[in-house]
Amino acid sequence: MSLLVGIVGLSQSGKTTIFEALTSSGVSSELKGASKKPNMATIPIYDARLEDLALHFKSKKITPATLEFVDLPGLRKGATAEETKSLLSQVKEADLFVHIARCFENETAPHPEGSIDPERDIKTLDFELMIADLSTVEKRIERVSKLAKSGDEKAKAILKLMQQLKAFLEEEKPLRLYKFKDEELKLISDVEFLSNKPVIYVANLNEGESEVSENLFKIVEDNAKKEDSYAMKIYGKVEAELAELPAEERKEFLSSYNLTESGLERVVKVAFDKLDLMTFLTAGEKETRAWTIRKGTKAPQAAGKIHSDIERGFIRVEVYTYDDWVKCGRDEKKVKEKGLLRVEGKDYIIKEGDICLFRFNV
Ligand SMILES: Nc1nc2c(ncn2[C@@H]2O[C@H](COP(=O)(O)OP(=O)(O)O)[C@@H](O)[C@H]2O)c(=O)[nH]1
Ligand SMILES: [Mg+2]
Repeated sequence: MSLLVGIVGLSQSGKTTIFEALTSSGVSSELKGASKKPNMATIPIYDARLEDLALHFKSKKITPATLEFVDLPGLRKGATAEETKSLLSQVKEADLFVHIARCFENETAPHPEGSIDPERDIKTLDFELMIADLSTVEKRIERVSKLAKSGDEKAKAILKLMQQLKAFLEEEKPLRLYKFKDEELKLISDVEFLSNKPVIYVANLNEGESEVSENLFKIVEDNAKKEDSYAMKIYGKVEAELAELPAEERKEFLSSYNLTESGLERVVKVAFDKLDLMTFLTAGEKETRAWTIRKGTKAPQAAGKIHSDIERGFIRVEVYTYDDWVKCGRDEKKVKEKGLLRVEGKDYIIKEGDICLFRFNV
């Protein structure tokens, strides 16, 4: 599962700057450019455990988990609803939105509205998402009405739900705040909404701590808190400079701005948290690899990420944690001797940092 992150925000909020910075920093030359389409990039998620494991298991290959970013091109004011909808459709596959709110002054690239106002901007973009969804809902209502009238039970249920969603959107509430029941989720599984996607907010700030910046960030943060989400600071220009630096100079550069992690590292953490994701590992001579799964995934389904045959023919998983392996001097034999290698069955829930060997039969 590669996670797809849509970078959204109004025009001139710094999306492309941040997209470029996030997708080129920390990318090894091998992977750089490999899958880079104009506004889309797949990047590896850095994980120090992989190199460590690969070294001891003499792996021929390291495969990190990946994250895909898609950058939304300009949403300009005065665009027609159709224009806006077709622009937004480019991010409809995203698992998560990173919503960039402009908090920086820049005389050479002035804000299209003439003033810095993240609260207004966030509302404007959110409104566009809701308008697009409203039109999706209305089309769906039109499509199922006739069938519903003829007594079709499923069509009746869809119609009822769509009418509820319509009312919700008309109150200017994004669908991510609607508490979908399981059976409702089934009914909309083929409908693509935008305002239902989880959102994390980024205040794109000018570098340097200042009261103005702090106050602007506070506005973005309050907005995020209202919907129980995250807000983070990114210094767009700093990230862009960071991306230009060779890896060994990045740490020092970051600390000169009082930062310990790059924007990318922080985005990855927050996105994983927001989406309830975690990583398990596999290690061997052929390959050492990180796999992304949702928290709470059971062993067979986790194995299914590797290959559907392993899920189908699942027998057991032999598992120990990365931390235990480190504590045992990176020696698998010691891990076994100490009884830290466990044999688990189909109900085992995979934990963060588990090193798994699946046994299966097909
Ligand atoms: N001062 C300053 N300018 C920025 C920052 N981020 C982006 N910009 C500038 O703002 C303008 C718009 O940025 P861009 O990334 O194209 O925005 P987009 O329309 O959202 O993709 C460009 O001239 C950028 O150089 C920032 O953090 N600080
Ligand atoms: Mg752009």
